[in-house]
Amino acid sequence: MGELAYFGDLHRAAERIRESGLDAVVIFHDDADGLCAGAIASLALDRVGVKHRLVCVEKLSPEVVKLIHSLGEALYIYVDIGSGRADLIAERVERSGGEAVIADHHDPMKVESEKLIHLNPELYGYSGEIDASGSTATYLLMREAVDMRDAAWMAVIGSAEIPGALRGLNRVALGDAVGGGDVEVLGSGESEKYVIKFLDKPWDKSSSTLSAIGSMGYYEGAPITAVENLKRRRVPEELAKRFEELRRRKFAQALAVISKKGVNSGNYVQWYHLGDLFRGLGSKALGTFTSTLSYRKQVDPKKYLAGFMNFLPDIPGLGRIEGDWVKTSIRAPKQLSNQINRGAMPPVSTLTIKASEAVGGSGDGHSLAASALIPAGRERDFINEFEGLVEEFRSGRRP
Ligand SMILES: [Mn+2]
Repeated sequence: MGELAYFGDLHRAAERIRESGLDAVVIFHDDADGLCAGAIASLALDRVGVKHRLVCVEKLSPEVVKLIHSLGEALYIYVDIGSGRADLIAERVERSGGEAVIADHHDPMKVESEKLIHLNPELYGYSGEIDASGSTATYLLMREAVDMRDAAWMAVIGSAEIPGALRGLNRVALGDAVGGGDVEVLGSGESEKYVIKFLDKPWDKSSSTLSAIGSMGYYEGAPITAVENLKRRRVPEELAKRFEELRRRKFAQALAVISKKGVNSGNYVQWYHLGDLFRGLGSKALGTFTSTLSYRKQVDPKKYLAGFMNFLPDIPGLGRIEGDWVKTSIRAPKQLSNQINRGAMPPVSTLTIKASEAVGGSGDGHSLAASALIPAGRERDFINEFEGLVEEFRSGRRP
């Protein structure tokens, strides 16, 4: 399938959105790309007169998808999130009613369902890591429903998470933003910069501001505030400053605790537990903190580093998910990273996914960084599984 099929499907999906007669639920990711995608979708729905509510999520798990779809008969529009769990979404709409549209660029799961339109550019031959952000995928969909040229600048900000000059579909959104007079391109080739003219800010700067708001202010409803601001062509810098200050304070406290108590250490894994210390911050804070810690002297550069924190099982504005959970983030410090890149040690993602599944949780990630939700109280079992998997790999039975 190629370009023509993609644009044809976008058009058909836009028609469904305009004509379904259902109220909508917009589900969006908590990073800058997700907030921009959420704002583009919300603005478009306002314009076509579709009543909707906004739900920001950090991560999709079966429990989260179940809670979202407890809203029943509605048009569920997933933006910058959803592709990886298209199976769960399709299953839910078939069971609890309504329909779903996914406009996302993360690795897609292929699902056949009458009730689901899955508009991931990767399914049409584009690359989600190079050609399209989630906000671009959302913009291309919504501009088929209504005039959205004055929203193209948000797709440019959302695309900042993809390194280098904008290409592929992101460049289509850029063209609209430049044509509408909202964005100016400075420089050329790989050193191109994109300035949001009415904000007087480069695209990547606004992207960092929005990411800080979404992840740090998650439990305070900050993503919704950010979306409302974006729809009025504002990026709320003051909100970002407040959350960055909070993060600095919490990170300093966590570092003080770890410097005093040290990290626990096994043969291949070292770990620490923050309990409720990061309570109130979005759970992405744990990943950022664990990355920072992996460079410090308190940490063995040859062992996997796992951080744990108690997970607040709430989706703001929606309710409580089932179960008691702990979030874990795992990073590979420098020396271990080199070994993983050489294939001498197993990737963090494989270990995290398998160890979390073994204890009744679920995880995902990349070769040097991953995260998971596991049932509270299973932290030691998780570490033991993790150690066992590394042991297996070392003895030649690769996991
Ligand atoms: Mn994205």
